[in-house]
Amino acid sequence: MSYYVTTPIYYVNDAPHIGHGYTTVIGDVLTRWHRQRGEDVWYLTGTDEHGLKVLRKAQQNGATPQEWTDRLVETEWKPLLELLDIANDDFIRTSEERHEKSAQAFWQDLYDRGEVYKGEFSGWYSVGSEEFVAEDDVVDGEGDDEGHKVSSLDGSRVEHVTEENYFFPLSKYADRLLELYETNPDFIQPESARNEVVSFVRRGLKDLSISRSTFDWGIQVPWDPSHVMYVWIEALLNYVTAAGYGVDDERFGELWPADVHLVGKDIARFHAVIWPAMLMAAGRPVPHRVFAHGWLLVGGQKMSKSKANGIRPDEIVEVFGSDAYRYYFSRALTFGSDGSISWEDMRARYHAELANGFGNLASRVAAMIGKYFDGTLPAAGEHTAAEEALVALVAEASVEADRAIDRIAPQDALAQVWRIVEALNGYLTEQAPWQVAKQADEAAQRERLATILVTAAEGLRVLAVLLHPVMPRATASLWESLGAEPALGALADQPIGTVAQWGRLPEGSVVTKVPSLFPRLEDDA
Ligand code: ME8
Repeated sequence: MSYYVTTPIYYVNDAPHIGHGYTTVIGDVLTRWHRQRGEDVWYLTGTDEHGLKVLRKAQQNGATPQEWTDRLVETEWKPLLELLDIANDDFIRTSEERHEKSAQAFWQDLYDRGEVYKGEFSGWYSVGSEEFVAEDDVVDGEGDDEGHKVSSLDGSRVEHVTEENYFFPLSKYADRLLELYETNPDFIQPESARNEVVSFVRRGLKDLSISRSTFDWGIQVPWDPSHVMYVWIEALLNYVTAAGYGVDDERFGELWPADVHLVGKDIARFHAVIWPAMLMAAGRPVPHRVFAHGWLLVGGQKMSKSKANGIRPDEIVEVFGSDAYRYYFSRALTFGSDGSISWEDMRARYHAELANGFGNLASRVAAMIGKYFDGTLPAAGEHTAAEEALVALVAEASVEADRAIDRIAPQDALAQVWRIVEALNGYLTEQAPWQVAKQADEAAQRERLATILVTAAEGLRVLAVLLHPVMPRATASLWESLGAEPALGALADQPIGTVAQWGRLPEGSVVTKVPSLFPRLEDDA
């Protein structure tokens, strides 16, 4: 089974911030989880390089747009993927030739099918959001430079343009779109995004101006080189370009339609209205699902590139490490809703959940196996009610975590995994192996001690497997310490589906000290 997942392609007008990191990390967690389900995953991310926003930023910096995007992609955007341990399969840049080819093929097809017409556009355009803005949504701007107008939707400045352009007959797709949302209730999620999109389409759609002729930083319209494609109508096509549209039909047939487009809610409409309409017009299948997540808020305000509240991902990684970064953004926010983030919260979760909750558990168990069994995993004896309860909880929590991933609710998946962390900690406190070790009857004592520590080690095995998609580094260390690889193979290949089968770590496994998975933070010392 294949699973094709995408992030938005990000504008390279500036360096990435944690909003971009957010979508990309969640996409990576899904990718790694689905891979451990044994699926054939294709994870695509990349950069959106055309349009006025990028062009003007390049000009302000005295560079050509190609020079500018080349530089930023290499020095800022690709390094972000490394910083966050992103296991993407492809990185698409819209200034690449493969994209030009596919986008032109797609446009030519629309044109040949009579799905493009020429008309005059007169109205407002926001460069900040690269979007046409309806007259009703334009208001007077505030500030010194008198007379300027802004979009009431996001406060970005608008410009009046009158141009002869090509148009896409979006209006005629309203009914088919409503039918799509009706028959595929999961097409656009969560519910809040779905409701907004449905009511937007119900109000009626206007045809869309899809080309520009006043600048040339874009892909030429194939039948009329005096026009370049409107950046959105070109950017959305990245998802089919990367799947081989118009170039490799076999591959395209295998990958398309995408299983899920992850997007921020700002661009849900483009993905859930314009994009499926374009695909319908071209006689192609629409994606299975568009999932719109909420805003990261810092100090109650939306994080953005233009505001000073844009925290750089590397600042966070420097303090907490990439695993904790990935954990925090997967756990602390509800994917699909707005959520506030703060250094205090990151710090608190790092201590409570990672260092004290998970990390400490792992090092205690390994240390006790070292102390009582010289680091060689013994054979477990009979299970008592305590072990049975734990095994049952692990089975249930791992199934629930897997379901949460289907819902794209990483926060719920992690909450389920943390039920296991807590149950294991509780189990050790109750069974108190250090007390058992003091009992007089040596044979009985050894057997009980073995049962407890093997049970705990099995619990750690389960945690390593389930947490690997979120924290690839710490779990790899743990896997190594459990001595699991010789018998079970590489951690990344461990199937989620059978994770709860008990007793997989064989007797005789060599268990070594767990290095500090979540070290003390520097300024706590
Ligand atoms: O919109 N909170 O690119 P972009 C959460 N090029 N996520 C955020 C965020 C925040 N405060 N700020 C940004 C574009 N994001 C187009 C997309 S796709 C064919 C073209 C994330 O650089 C979120 O995923 O403005 C949002 O959708 C994306 O960055 C916007 O990135």
